[in-house]
Amino acid sequence: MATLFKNYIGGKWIESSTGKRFERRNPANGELVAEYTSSNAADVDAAAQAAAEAFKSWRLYPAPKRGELLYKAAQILQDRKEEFSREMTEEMGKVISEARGDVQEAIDMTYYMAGEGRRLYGQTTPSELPNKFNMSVKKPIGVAGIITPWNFPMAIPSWKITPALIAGNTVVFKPASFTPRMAVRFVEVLEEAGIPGGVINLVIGGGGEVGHAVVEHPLVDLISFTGSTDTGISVAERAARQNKRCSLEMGGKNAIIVMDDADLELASDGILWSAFGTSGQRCTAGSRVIVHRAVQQELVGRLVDRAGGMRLGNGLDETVQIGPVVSQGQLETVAGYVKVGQDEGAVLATGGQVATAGELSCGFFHEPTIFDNVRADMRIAQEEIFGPVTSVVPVDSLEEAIGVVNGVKYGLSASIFTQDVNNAYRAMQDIFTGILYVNAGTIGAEIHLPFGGTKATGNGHREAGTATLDFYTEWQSIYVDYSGRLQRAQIDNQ
Ligand code: UN1
Repeated sequence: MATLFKNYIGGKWIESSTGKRFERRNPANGELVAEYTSSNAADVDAAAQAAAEAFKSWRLYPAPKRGELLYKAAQILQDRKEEFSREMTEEMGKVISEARGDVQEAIDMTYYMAGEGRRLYGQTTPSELPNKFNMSVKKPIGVAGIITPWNFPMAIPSWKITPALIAGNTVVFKPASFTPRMAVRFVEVLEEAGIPGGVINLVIGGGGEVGHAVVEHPLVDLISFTGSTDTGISVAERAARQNKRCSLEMGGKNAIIVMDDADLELASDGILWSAFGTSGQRCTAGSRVIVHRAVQQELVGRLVDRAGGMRLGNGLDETVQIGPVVSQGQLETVAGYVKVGQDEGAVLATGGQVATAGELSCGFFHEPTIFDNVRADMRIAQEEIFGPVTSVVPVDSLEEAIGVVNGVKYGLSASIFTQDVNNAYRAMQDIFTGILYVNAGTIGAEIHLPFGGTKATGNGHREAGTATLDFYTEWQSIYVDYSGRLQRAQIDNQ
């Protein structure tokens, strides 16, 4: 019997009134991992009511004190890092070293936001009138509806929940149904750290039932969503009808430029890590390699040699480099794109098969796959695949490379490998992505810088860094007139 995990509403762990449950199996071997309560709109309503009630006192609890609770939470996360990492690998398949990185990202974020409790800076500025004081302060907004994906099951919830909480908001949290266990763990940690009941509420279930209800609930004031572009746009449309603030983090089609002067060994390291880390299931995954023709053959040769030797398997084995993809559906999507690439006439340089040797046949494994001589307008070079597939697009110049990087609907992450400082600065100037790396791959953003993308990747907001606090707060401008008489701005001082 697998453990049953429940919702957390108003400070209590409770099963949904639907009485329905669903299970999650290990994508590496099909073993039962856990059972979850399957919720509906009534559970979301209870969570939103609890969050709205808790907001009344949480917003007045001093921010440095909120920070102390988050500081405790970060310490608990740190103590339980190994246990959570193993559970994460079992539930969604990423290799254990990357699961540790995911938990570490949550630890980093939670400490960082704990510190913000003593900052949350506003502004003071002179008044245009005498004996008058002007300032602006950041105020919490209310109940934050948080909808997270399965690929970073602890890091992404932490990016959203900790800034929401430090700013004084309360939360209704709907995690991806592939990875509710990490959500349960994160909420358990917040509870143990002393976050009061009702401040954080967890509702487990599907997007159609629970996600929809979170977006539509009138007591939920703002929505932060990470997931696919199609779903994100529908979330934004529904949020807009109630004039809710909405932050979207969606797809990517991230490119790595390799110039003819690049260190090809370093570039190969960066490409393999970005393309096949997390089995390519990152929005930041390096899914295009834009290579100068002068070094195409040598680079592709190196990549093919090394990709062919990468070890697939259960991510709990420390020697495994590529774990399974998250589900049968995802595996089919990846296989479908491999077929699209072949039909489009790209050269399959390595991989291309669902991996079924031995124990791999019990899980959702796909070989690391590289397409060569891909044209920039092919579907495999335009659409997000979210699997271990990358496409090599040859070009003749930096200018052409930058055009290819920018020539997709997304704008999350990009990178350039070059030894020429002029090339690097040209790329920094002319590439329109939210994140840009020089001499590193496209993955591995740190939590204290803004994270997010342009065009179809986002809707203008940023997560992480202090930038995320702009989303979770509303500015209030305050004018204090101590002159003892009516002073009319724009009139009496002219
Ligand atoms: C994601 O893929 O949704 O920069 C997030 C990175 C990680 C976060 C990825 N720190 O790849």
